[in-house]
Amino acid sequence: MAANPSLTLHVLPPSHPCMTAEAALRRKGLEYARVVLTAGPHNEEMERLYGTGNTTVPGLLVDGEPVHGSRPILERLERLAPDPPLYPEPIAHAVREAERWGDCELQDLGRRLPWGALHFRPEAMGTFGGAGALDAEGTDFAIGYVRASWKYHRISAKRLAEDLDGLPAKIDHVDTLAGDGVIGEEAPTAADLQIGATLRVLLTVADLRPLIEGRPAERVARRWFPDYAGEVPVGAFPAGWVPQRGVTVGNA
Ligand SMILES: N[C@@H](CCC(=O)N[C@@H](CS)C(=O)NCC(=O)O)C(=O)O
Repeated sequence: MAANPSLTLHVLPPSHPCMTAEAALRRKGLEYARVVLTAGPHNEEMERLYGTGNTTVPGLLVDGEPVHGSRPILERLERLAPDPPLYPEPIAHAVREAERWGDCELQDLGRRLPWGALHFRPEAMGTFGGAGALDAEGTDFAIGYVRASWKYHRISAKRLAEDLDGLPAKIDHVDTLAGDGVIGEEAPTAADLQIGATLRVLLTVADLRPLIEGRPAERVARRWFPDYAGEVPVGAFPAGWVPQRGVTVGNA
């Protein structure tokens, strides 16, 4: 086998697609340098390294060649180190489709639902850095920060309520993928790593846990991503906004 190329991963620590990329690197047993960027200036730095418009993390430099975004990174790693496979035959096609779904349909909920919940419990923002709840002064800072995040991620109360309404169907889809053996097996697929990372972030929001716990969604999340700091206490979302488990009609 050819010598390992030099690998440099650019991340922001709490980012779930970055967790996906790192889990894939670990799974492949590849050594890599991890560069933690500073939120804010990271946009400019990412564009400089990965090209115009590529402002988000993660990015991976493979012998200096830029690979931007969690899915292209996993594809590239698969070519670089085919074993163990993240897109195993004969289910490679289904894995790619599930991975695409995880990126395009689920991933944003890992941003909008925690930031959405933090609006109602801003003191809990400190827990995402591994500390306890913020004091009053810290909470003042968090209120401004959460407001900016709502703006950045285009969160509104209406959108939040719609996201919550749509969540049970998404968790059902995760069950289906597990039932089909596309995720949740002994060896992780690219879809496990893409979908599991988002679900792991959602588990930090106590209001959402009843929808996820005891199901393949929770198993996949905790198996591949055992550690992730953050806890938004139960009762953050307004009463009636979180659909109840087993009730398929939403609250709209
Ligand atoms: N779908 C892309 C999304 C990447 C993405 O949006 N990353 C977020 C972190 S979770 C980010 O860089 N946010 C900061 C920003 O938008 O500037 C992927 O999976 O790589």
